[in-house]
Amino acid sequence: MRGSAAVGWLAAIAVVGGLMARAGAGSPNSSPAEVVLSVTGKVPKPLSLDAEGFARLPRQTVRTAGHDGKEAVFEGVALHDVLRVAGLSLTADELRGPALEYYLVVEAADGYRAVFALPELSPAFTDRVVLLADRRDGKPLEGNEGHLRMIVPGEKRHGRWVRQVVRLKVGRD
Ligand SMILES: Nc1nc2c(c(=O)[nH]1)N[C@H]1C(S)=C(S)[C@@H](COP(=O)(O)O)O[C@H]1N2
Ligand SMILES: [Mo]
Repeated sequence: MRGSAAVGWLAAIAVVGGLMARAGAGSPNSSPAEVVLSVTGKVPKPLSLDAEGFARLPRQTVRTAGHDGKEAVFEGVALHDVLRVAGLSLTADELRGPALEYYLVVEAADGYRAVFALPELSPAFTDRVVLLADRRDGKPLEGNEGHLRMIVPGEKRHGRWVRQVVRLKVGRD
């Protein structure tokens, strides 16, 4: 009885420790870390990430021209890598048949939204890397771009370069 109670406490401490580590709560004085991105909707593992959690995802760079016409190097996380952490795999094996009915809504803090079909984000379908960027030319994004913005290379217009991204929602009709 005593033994199992002790094990229970250890498990509880481990869980709380894990949660605090994930929230980035280092000292008793620090407030809970701010969620910068949530992934919701029809994904196996909905998730919320703070800036630290986002920074731990695999990173890539994309060189392309922004709306101002200037080439820049954008750094961040490929959309398919974010979705994989939420349990949604866009590999050739997974993204076939009924999986092709799903879409992604990228939502911004100002209410702006844009839709992507999953094959647009899948390395199995396209070499174009759609990025959720947090840096341009080595510096954090600034001004009205928010913490995260969409980088969608190769489009003639920049309407889907959503600024201030706060939520990715996977849906299906
Ligand atoms: N959150 C948010 N993102 C947005 C918009 C918006 O109104 N809100 N406008 C879009 C449009 S229509 C364009 S052309 C580009 C402009 O990008 P820029 O801010 O780098 O010039 O942002 C896109 N992203
Ligand atoms: Mo636009």
